[in-house]
Amino acid sequence: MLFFLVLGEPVLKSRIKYNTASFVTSAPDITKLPADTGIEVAFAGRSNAGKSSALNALTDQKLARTSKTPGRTQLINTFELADVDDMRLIDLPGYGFAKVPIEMKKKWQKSLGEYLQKRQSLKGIVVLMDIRHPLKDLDRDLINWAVGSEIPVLALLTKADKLKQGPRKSQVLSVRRELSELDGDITVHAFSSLKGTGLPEVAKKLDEWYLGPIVAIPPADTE
Ligand SMILES: Nc1nc2c(ncn2[C@@H]2O[C@H](COP(=O)(O)OP(=O)(O)OP(=O)(O)O)[C@@H](O)[C@H]2O)c(=O)[nH]1
Ligand SMILES: [Mg+2]
Repeated sequence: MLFFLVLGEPVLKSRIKYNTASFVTSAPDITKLPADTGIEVAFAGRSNAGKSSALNALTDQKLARTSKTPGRTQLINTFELADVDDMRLIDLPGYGFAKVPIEMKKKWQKSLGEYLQKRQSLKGIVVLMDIRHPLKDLDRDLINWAVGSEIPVLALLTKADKLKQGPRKSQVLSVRRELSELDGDITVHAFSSLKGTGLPEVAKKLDEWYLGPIVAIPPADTE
């Protein structure tokens, strides 16, 4: 693992250059997505949870459209990483937004469900939840589904800048405690696109999903 010591704090350097990501396509359903090969990591969560903002923070670009109005991302947006082969980031439409015409809602939820169930290249899900209102029913459904499908989850408690340090820590601990009961591959972190909180941890987890864990190499035998 690449560690750099800055003022005594270990700073993690990611193995993949996420700022090389570029837009590939916006798909209304999974048939319009790029070929289902390689590795995909999808950003999912309730409408307005901060999915697109998190993708933009990770890639250090204005790639995904963000909005104050929930329901901005209505298509499956695909971005590819340039410095690794056949690896993509996916911005999924948000769920749980009430004020959407029922026909539209049905269409999105169908494409979201199909994506989650059928996409072979999906290797990890980032589930984004507002730190002030985590683990709503649909979040739990998604996380339970991922655990049942043996897909690892990175749960990000977004907009962490909205809480002071004390309540922020206790929210992280309580979500961690609750999700640990599911017995899945689940990691929980506080996150803020605004302040960059949790970004190194996200990059580290995605590196692991795309490239595999770092295997410690034993020192060479000098004899
Ligand atoms: N304070 C604060 N606001 C944030 C943060 N991340 C996102 N927001 C705001 O939350 C709103 C929604 O952000 P988006 O990134 O568009 O959310 P989304 O999950 O992609 O929403 P949909 O595409 O509608 O599902 C915007 O007004 C953002 O500016 C954050 O870290 N801190
Ligand atoms: Mg969005």
